[in-house]
Amino acid sequence: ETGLDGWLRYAPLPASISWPSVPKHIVVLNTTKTSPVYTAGQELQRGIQNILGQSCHFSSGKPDESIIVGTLDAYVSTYGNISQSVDLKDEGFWLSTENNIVQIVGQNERGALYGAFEYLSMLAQANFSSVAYASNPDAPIRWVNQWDNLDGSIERGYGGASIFFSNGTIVNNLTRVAEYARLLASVGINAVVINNVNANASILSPQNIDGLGRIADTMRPYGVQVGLSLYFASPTSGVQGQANLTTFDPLDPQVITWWGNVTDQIYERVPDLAGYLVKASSEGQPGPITYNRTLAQGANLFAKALQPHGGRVLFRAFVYNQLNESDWKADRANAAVDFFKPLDGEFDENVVVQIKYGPIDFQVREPASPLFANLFHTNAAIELEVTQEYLGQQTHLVYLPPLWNTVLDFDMRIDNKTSLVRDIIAGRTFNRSLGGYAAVVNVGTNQTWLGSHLSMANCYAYGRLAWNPTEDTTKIHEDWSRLTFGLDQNVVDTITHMALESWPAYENYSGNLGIQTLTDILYTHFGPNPQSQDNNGWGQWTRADHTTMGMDRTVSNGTGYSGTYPPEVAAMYENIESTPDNLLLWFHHVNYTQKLKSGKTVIQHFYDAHYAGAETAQTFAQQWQTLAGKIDRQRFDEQLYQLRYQAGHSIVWRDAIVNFYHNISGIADESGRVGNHPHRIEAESMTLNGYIPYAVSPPETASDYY
Ligand code: BDP
Repeated sequence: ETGLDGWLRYAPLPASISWPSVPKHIVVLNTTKTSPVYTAGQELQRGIQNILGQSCHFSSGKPDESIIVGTLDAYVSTYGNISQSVDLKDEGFWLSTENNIVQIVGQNERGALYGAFEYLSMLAQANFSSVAYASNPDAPIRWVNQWDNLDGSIERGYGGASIFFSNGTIVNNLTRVAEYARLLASVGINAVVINNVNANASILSPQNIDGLGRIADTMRPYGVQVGLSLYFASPTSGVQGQANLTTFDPLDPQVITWWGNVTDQIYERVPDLAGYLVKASSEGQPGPITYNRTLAQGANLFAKALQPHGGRVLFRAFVYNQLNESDWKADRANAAVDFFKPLDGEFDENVVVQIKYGPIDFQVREPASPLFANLFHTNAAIELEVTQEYLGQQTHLVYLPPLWNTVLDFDMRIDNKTSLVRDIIAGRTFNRSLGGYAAVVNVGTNQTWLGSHLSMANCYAYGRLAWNPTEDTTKIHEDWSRLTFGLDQNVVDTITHMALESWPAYENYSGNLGIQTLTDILYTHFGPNPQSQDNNGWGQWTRADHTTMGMDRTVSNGTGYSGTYPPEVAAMYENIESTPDNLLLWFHHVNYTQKLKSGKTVIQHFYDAHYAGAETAQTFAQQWQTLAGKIDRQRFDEQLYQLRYQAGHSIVWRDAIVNFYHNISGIADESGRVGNHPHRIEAESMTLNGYIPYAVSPPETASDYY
């Protein structure tokens, strides 16, 4: 198997399993081919055929011994009320398998498709229990973002070229686009933003708008809407086929008209466009600040153009300054609250501020972004990253949901009351109409989608958590594993065990105690590079010197960041004693000899964690190898190759970081391991043909370095 089917393989159940009969008739209460209800019928037929080897026939009329799929309205007008009272919210579904009738009833068409996928997921896992329940999504925004460029490359994508674009335009063959929509719909994702947040104005040419229409037509049967990232200065970019202005000032009437016209053109071709995603006044991208306008004025420009069509603006909070490293009060982590808090209440109702989970940038551990606790009159969504930009770029196994949960489950204690991030983004805490989830996924044309079979668990789990953030992430992984690799309990347990060990291991050998990922900050974001963490213009600093490290983000002495949380949380982070060890260096600048709550010193923790993390990473390939013969050859071999790479690279990580801090601090490892390099073979001790010595940067990652 190549991995192309992801978790939707519909693999035949093993002959050793017996199961009760499943209805042989499928009643589809909408037969229009573009309808997700029609798609649901097709999936049910295909899935039952493949999983159970049973042919189902489409029929109409009698509900007995049938699988009925449709919207609640269609169900009621055909059969009268459902016998039980059903509480369906927007896009939810009712699933009942009682009395040899399967009812799959969606609040809308999309909901019906979600219900069909849920039923098929049960069958594929040999779960034939009798159920009757309603399931509703926790939040309306459940989007994925693709950072695809029009030339076909993908920013921070590790699974090949774009499935959407090539050579400046939309590809002709949209087969993979349909398959992507199917995977996304199966876990409740309702929209995809198809192009990079570092956007290109030429996406708005008439030819590309038509291409966008083809993509939307391809995804519509799966209930997946399309969204677009916009380049803020598009009106002045000379977009082929559009007027060219001399300004992109969001308050200029010509600019307002320009965006209104372009938006109308897009909706003419794509009447159900989800909306726009905007990165503005950020990392060199133009934005409203160019004209001394506020970010809210920038966001509302698009909101007003979209409003008549029912579209939404996801406006990114990833706007930062405070990059003067010699100023110990400067802190990029403060930027989002500085920019957005004063604008609370100024965003239109169809704007959602999209906030990265932490205040810096997708690090291995960050505190929850305080912006979630500073917007009371503004819709908010969390931005997660399925693509493992700072987390091993799919060559390292890192199951991310436990990391995401540190933020989703975090209690901001607003007004000294329980205020979980997941409740804030769902709109419950402040009674907001919109909100939810976005994740940068960046699948590509690689048959594995993301570049690694095991990484697909993150994509699957993202959808499941966006639907229900209280679901147990271990159980989600077990489901994914069964659907992806079969029902053998040993396989499920082994892969899930590896997954649960993976994020803690990666944190151990990359960056500890909240110091950030200690990777190459300058561009690649891959591999160890602790010296790049200071002396950089990105505001990601560790402030490491010969005796101390960590960012002082306290109000009393530091950058004041801890004070951007509500009082109870602020007080916790203000003091070293109450700051959890795993965020100590995020909030405090301390001596290497500072004692942790564990009793270890900071530096000894660094040494121990790096050896422990790399040790765990050595076991992944071994654990995987115990599954030989239980997983098809191609996926087994491809994953084994990557896990072996990870085993080696975790050692590179370990030794580079340990050496760096050993050299800078001059403090010995209590266990005397530094320089011993367990599990490591130096290039110098091998016989290699065709290789020449090369000065590796940073030197800590080089062979025989110490
Ligand atoms: C950073 C990425 C960069 C993105 C940026 C963003 O390195 O490629 O453009 O985030 O989110 O993490 O806009």
